[in-house]
Amino acid sequence: MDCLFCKIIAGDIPSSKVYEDDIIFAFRDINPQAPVHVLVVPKAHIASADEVNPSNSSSVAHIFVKIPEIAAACGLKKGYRVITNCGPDACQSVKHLHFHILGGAQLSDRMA
Ligand code: DGP
Repeated sequence: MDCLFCKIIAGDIPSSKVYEDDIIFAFRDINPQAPVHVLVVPKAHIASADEVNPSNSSSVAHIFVKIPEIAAACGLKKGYRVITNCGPDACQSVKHLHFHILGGAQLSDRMA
């Protein structure tokens, strides 16, 4: 499968890794939109939030268990934002489910 994030998870494309376990991988976004901008992805390929179902949702739950730990490890003491873009209206550019963790500064109160 020709998937950029699958290649990053496999180590075929270098990344700045923040966290990894058997189920998920977290790395710094190449084009940061905030002082801290980390992407958290399931290792198993899921194309987007549209593709989450009962048989793969445990990896998404695991992501949300780990997000606070990843945020704390990145020094996000005063909060952070978690975003997933799904589909063209949301400008999803990589078709592998990923959650953006944004923080390290006061973020806009606008989300779109
Ligand atoms: P989205 O627009 O929600 O699909 O976000 C995709 C993000 O992926 C975007 O913020 C930039 C990031 N990105 C794209 N290519 C690479 C890459 O090769 N390495 C890393 N670290 N991030 C990438």
